[in-house]
Amino acid sequence: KISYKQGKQPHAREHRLIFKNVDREGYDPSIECYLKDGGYEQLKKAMGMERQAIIDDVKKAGLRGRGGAGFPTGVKWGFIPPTNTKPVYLICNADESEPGTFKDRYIMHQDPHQLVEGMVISCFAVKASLAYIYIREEFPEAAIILEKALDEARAKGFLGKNILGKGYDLEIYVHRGAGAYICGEETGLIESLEGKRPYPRIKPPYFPAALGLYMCPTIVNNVESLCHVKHIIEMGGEEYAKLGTPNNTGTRILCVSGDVQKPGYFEVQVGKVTMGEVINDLCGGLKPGRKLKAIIPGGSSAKVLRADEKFKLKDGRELTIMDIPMDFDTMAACGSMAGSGGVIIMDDSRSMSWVINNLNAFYAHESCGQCTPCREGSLWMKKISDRIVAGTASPSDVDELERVANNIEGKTICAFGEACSWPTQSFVKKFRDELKSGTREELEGKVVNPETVLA
Ligand code: L3W
Ligand code: SF4
Repeated sequence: KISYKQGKQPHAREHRLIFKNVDREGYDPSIECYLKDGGYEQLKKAMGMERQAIIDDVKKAGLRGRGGAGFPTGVKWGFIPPTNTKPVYLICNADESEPGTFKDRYIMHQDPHQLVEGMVISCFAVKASLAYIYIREEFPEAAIILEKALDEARAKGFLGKNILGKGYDLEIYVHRGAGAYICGEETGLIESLEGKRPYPRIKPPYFPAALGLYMCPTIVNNVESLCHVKHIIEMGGEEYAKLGTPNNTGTRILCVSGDVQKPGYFEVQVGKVTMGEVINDLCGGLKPGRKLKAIIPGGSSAKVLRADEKFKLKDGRELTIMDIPMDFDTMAACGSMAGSGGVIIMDDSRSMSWVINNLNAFYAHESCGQCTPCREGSLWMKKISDRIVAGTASPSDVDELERVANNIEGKTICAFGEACSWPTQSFVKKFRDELKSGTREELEGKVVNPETVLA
């Protein structure tokens, strides 16, 4: 039995499209509730449109993928070869595993039909007649809720044979993963769905949109991205693009965790709130008496930003960390990424040695092991940072940590190589003195027992 807080009011700075029904008083995940609220009307509208017009609208809307890479969704759809004669598949990536990210599960728990409607419209647009929701094993309740939503949609004629009497057939299946982060990487996911070990495929040259599931064109989109499609149909691409900022359009859900008074999820217009507003307005500020130390702005794979950094951008802007607008392009220009929207705030009570050790442990555990730099390097980094945390490392270990990370980045099959090396590189670069201050020589005379450091 799922229970969640209903009646929690969104913050005044929020602009809710996707999360409109999340925590809404009296709203439940049933199709009756969804239909009362105008549910499946956009599917009816979309099925009266030309397929290409839907794709064009998604392009005009400027929707960028909400799973991490921020790749334009309409452009991805357009990569299906025009001469294709094979079946086309659509996969909803519901393997939400990026540390710090917790938005998709609220959509699936509280408003599953929004996802189903978004998927049916998207499948219609790209001519898919079979789709999967690949959901992480750790979301068993969401899988049950989605199954029920699919049954309800089927019973009402929004899914299955001859949808809305328009001669279009589509089936959607929920497929549960078995608990591996790498299954969120689209080609690892596809391998897993095919029943194999989830070893990511090399890309380029072949991207899933051309050769994906069973070597057929396959569109893989994140849960939140697919939900946006419904709102683009409702508003029209051009109107949707007025939300947010140029090239960073629409809304997105930020998941804020860590050392703030009120962590949580907030749907905002992309680029319309700054990091300072996220911390001070949306989250009620830092904890009493604490100072900001560092922020990971877009899920744990993003590079860390130091509280006292100044960012000089090519367009002439000079920003402090608090001035950074929460959009894809500015975050990239500041040397990190907006990623999956997971913002992790760390105050001056946090040990950076502990943080990097925690991240290293995660990536060492989750590496699929297919390529040597990642398999060996991620574990090597964990072992070094274990020593730093325990106070048994030598100062050269900190440089070694950076060297190992540099030998992973750019040398692996999938982006996991960057995901595990970027945090390490950035923590060493920005907190080198602190990491070194926890090493054996530095601690000599200060501590007798390494466990004192851990405490
Ligand atoms: C056809 C081309 N398709 C690119 C497609 C590609 C993919 C999308 C983005 O994700 C991010 C990382 C972390 N022809 C194409 C093309 N595509 N060029 O566009 O591709 P890409 O390669 O930029 O990124 P990616 O490998 O798909 C890397 C994030 O993923 N991550 C963790 C994510 C976690 C979650 C979560 O918990 N919700 O998503 C880990 O690395 O941010 O930036 O579809 O096929 N020429
Ligand atoms: Fe596997 Fe890591 Fe290589 Fe990706 S980079 S294929 S996770 S070993």
